[in-house]
Amino acid sequence: MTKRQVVFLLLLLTVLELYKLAQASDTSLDRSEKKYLFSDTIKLNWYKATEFCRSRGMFLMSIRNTAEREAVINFLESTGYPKTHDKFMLWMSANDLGEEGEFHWASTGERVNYSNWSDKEPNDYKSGEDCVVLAYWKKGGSKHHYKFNDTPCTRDYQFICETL
Ligand SMILES: [Ca+2]
Ligand SMILES: [Ca+2]
Repeated sequence: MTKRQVVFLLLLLTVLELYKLAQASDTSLDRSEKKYLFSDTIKLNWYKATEFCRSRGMFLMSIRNTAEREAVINFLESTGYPKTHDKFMLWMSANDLGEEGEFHWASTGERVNYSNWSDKEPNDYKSGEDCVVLAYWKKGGSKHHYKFNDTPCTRDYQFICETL
């Protein structure tokens, strides 16, 4: 190989590497879909769960429509957790801390206008329920599968963080 051929080959390799790099960053740019975070072992009260998510650059999940509900269910099922647990509650960002009975998503500031409440919820039981969980109870049937319920914010539950 002459010197000129070697230089050409090196140039070609560099161009190929740059091309690969460009391809790689393109794919990562395409991955703009929502990310979720769930731990099957961590239980925190609503305030601490909110902090936990924010400290990771994420938010406590919000479920503002059927599509977002489906996405969360799909994610959770991909973890295998619902298969081995018949009953669980997961904090969401919804709360009526600002004004009783007026539920808003803390992550976006939007009013909760997607009706996915369990029967007779929200009931503000004993005037002490201001934070909302996504509740699953297998034996309760579909009326209790991934439905909303207001509960005391100080209780320790699991939660899901998400990117907006
Ligand atoms: Ca309340
Ligand atoms: Ca309730």
